[in-house]
Amino acid sequence: MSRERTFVMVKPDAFQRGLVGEIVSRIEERGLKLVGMKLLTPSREQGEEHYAEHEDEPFYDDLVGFITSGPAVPMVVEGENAISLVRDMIGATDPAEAEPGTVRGDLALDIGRNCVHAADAPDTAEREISIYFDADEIETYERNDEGWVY
Ligand code: RTP
Ligand code: MG
Repeated sequence: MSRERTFVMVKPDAFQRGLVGEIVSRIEERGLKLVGMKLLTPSREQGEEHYAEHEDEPFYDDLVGFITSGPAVPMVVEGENAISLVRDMIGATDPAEAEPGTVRGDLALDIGRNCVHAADAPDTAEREISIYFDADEIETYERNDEGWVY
């Protein structure tokens, strides 16, 4: 077990559908610690950088167009094994293959509009956080999360 910081974003489709609270609730209720959060429409530059790993894919232009299409909610989330934990909570990329109980398995139908993004490794988490947050926009605060209350 290791304490990690991950990057999560409610995508524009979920924002439009009024699912911000639902998705943030799942993260809070799991016991993860929210340390950064914003409401913004990603710029073209942010969208391109966010999905730079996919720039050679045929869906890249649509992906960047979608992620920059309207308000989204980027977040920084901390907790034990937070990176893989949140990936498990959001489910498979294609909602048709996502397990019930996951965000995508419960709330999404379309691979291009799958409600939520989460970083998939420590290096991508740090990189993605820096696209959307300055260091002083991430909170440090005490919580009894070394114990059992969460
Ligand atoms: P994300 O980065 O958004 O958290 O999604 P992911 O890791 O589960 O999937 P990834 O492979 O990183 O793909 C990024 C997003 O691109 C769209 N996509 N479309 N049409 C396609 O075959 C296809 N494949 C991927 C999805 O919206 C996916 O979330
Ligand atoms: Mg990805």
